[in-house]
Amino acid sequence: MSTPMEMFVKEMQKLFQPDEVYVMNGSQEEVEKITEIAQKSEVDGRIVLKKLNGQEYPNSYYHRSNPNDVARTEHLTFVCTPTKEQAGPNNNWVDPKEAKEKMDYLFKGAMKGRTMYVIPFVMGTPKSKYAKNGVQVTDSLYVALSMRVMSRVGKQAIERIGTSYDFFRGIHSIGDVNPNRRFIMHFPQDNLVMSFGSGYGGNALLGKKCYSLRIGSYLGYQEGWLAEHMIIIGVEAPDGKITYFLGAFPSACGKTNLAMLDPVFKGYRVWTLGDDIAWINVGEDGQLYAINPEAGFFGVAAGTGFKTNPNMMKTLKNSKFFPTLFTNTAVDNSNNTPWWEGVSDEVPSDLTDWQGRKYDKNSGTPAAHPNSRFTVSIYNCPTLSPEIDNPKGVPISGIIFGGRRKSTIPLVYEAKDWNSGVFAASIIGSETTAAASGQVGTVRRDPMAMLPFCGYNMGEYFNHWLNIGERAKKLPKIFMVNWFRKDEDGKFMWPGYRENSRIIKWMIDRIEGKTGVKESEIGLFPQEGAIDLSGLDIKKETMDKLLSVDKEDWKKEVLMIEEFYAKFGDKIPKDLRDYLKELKEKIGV
Ligand code: GTP
Ligand code: SPV
Ligand code: MN
Repeated sequence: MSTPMEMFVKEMQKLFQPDEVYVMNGSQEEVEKITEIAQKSEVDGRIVLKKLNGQEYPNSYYHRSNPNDVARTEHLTFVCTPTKEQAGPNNNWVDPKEAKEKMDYLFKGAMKGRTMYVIPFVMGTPKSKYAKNGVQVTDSLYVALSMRVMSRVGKQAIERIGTSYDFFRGIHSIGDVNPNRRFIMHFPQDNLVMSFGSGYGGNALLGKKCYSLRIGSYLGYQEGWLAEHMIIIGVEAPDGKITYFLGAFPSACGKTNLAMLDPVFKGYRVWTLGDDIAWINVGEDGQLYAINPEAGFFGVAAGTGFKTNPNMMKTLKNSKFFPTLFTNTAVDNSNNTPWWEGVSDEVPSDLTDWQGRKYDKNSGTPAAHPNSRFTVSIYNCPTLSPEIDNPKGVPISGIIFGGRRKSTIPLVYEAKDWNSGVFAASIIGSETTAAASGQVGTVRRDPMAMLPFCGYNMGEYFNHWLNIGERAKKLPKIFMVNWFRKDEDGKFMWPGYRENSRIIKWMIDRIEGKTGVKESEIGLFPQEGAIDLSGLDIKKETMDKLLSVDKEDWKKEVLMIEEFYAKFGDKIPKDLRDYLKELKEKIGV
C-alpha cells in the first residue's frame, strides 16, 4: 500500500513525465550533492549556481534568473475559490475547474528530460502543534535548494505526514520561463497550489507566500488563527525584560531590517524570530502567540550594508550548514563576491551586472536588480532568539503596522484599542516597490500589508481580525509607523534603520504604562519629549511635522480609503465603516 504522499508523487510523475524522480531527505550530503549538480547544470541558458569567494562569503553561490522573472507577478496570481465573491475584489479569480484544466495542459510532459524533485517540508518548528506539512514537486534545482534553506525539509516532514492525507500540495514547474505561460493558481479549498513558468521566490517557493500566507490565511480563517506578513522580534531592555512585537510592512518596506535591528541605546537588543511571515494563535492564557513558519530569510539585497543592517551582513558571512544563494545581484570580478548598491560606497571597477553584462558606472542604471535577493538560513543570524524553536511561539505585546509613504502618514501613532487598531491597519496605503512587477512608487491600499497575500475576501478577513480580538483576553497594543516621510527636497525626514529603535523604546514605555499620549484625529501621539532623541541631530520642526496630522493630506487620504472600502460593499464589517465615518467627520470631509 502506498501512502497518500507516495500516491501524490506517482500522480505527479505521470503528469510531468520526468526522466528521474528524487525525494529529498534533508541530509547534509544531499544539500552538497544538489549544489554540485546545480553548478554543472544549465537552465534557460544559464548556469544555475556559481561558487562565490568562500573567504568573503562562505558556502555562497550566485544565481542569475531570466530578466523577465525577477519579482512576484501579482497579475498572474489567482485565487480559485468556488465563487468569485469568496476570493474577493482583492484577488484575481478563475473558476477552479477551468484553472486546473489550464494548468494540467501546461504541466503535461513539462519535465521530460528533467529531474522532478520532491520536497516534503514542514512550515514551523516540527514539534509545534501549530506547524503544518506540505509536499512540493519542482523541476528547478534553485527552487529545491531554496526550499531546503527556507523550510524544514526531508525526513521529519515525511514522518509528520505519515499516512495522512492532510498536507499541502505544491505543484511547480519552471516550464520555459515564458511570461505568457506563467500562472500561480491557488486552491484554498483543496490545500493546493499550481505554479508554472517562474522560478522567482514568491512565485515558486510554494511554502512561502503561496502556502504560508494565501492558503494559510484561509486555513486561519477556518480554524481561528491568523497568517500574517509580519516579522517577529523580542526587544530586550537593560533590565533583561523581553517584549515581543509583530511588525507588518508591505514588500520591500523594511521588515528584514527591523527584524535584526541594532538599537542605538546601550543595554537594549533585538532578538530575531522572523522577518516575513508569522502564524498567530490565541494561547491558552488568552494572549496572542506567534511562530515563524519559515527557517530562512529571502531578503532584499539592494540597500543592505554594514551601515544599514550589520546583523544581516554578519548572517550572510556566517553560512555554515546550508548554502547561501545570491540572486540577480552584480558580481565584483576582482574578488568574485556578490555586489549590490548599498553594500559599499565605492562602486568596484570591474563589475558584471545582474544581467551578465559588463557594468558601466555611467549608465545611470543600477548594477544589481533593485529586487536582487539573498536566500540564507535563519540559524546563521547572530541575533537569533533562543525561542526560535519554542513550539508554543512567543507571547506578543505589541503589533507595529507600517507602509512606505512620502507624505500624510506620521512617523508613529498608537491606536486606542484593538478595534480601532484593526481599522487603522485596514486603511494602510503604501507605495509599490520592486518586489512585485509593475510600476514602482504608486500609492495603493495595502491593508495589514496583506493585499497581495490574503487568500480570501478581505472584508471577511477584517471581520476575522475583529473576532480574534473578541476571543483573546490580553491583547497587544497596536502602533502605526512610517519611516519613509520625505521633505520638499525629496530627502527622508527620519533617519530610519537603527534609529527606529527610538520609536520601539517609546512603544515599550507605552506597553508598560510609563508614558502618556496626546489625542489626535487619527489616534494617539507621543507626548512632547517622550521619544528619546538623545544624540540624534534632528530639528524640532521636523519632529513636529513627523508627529502631526495634515488635514489637507488626510482629506485626500480619506477619499482613497472610501474608494477602497466601497469595492467590498457590506463585506466590510459595520464597525470599520463606522470608524471611517467618524474619521471623515474629524478630518472635515
Ligand atoms: P520583503 O522581503 O519584500 O517582504 O521586504 P522587507 O519588508 O523585508 O524590506 P527590507 O527590510 O528588505 O527593506 C527594503 C528596502 O527598504 C531596503 O532597500 C532597505 O534598505 C530599505 N529600508 C529598510 N528600513 C528602512 C528605514 O528605516 N528607512 C529607510 N529610508 N529605508 C529603509
Ligand atoms: C515579498 O515580496 O514580500 C517577499 C519576497 O518577501 S517573495 O518571497 O517573493 O514574496
Ligand atoms: Mn515579504
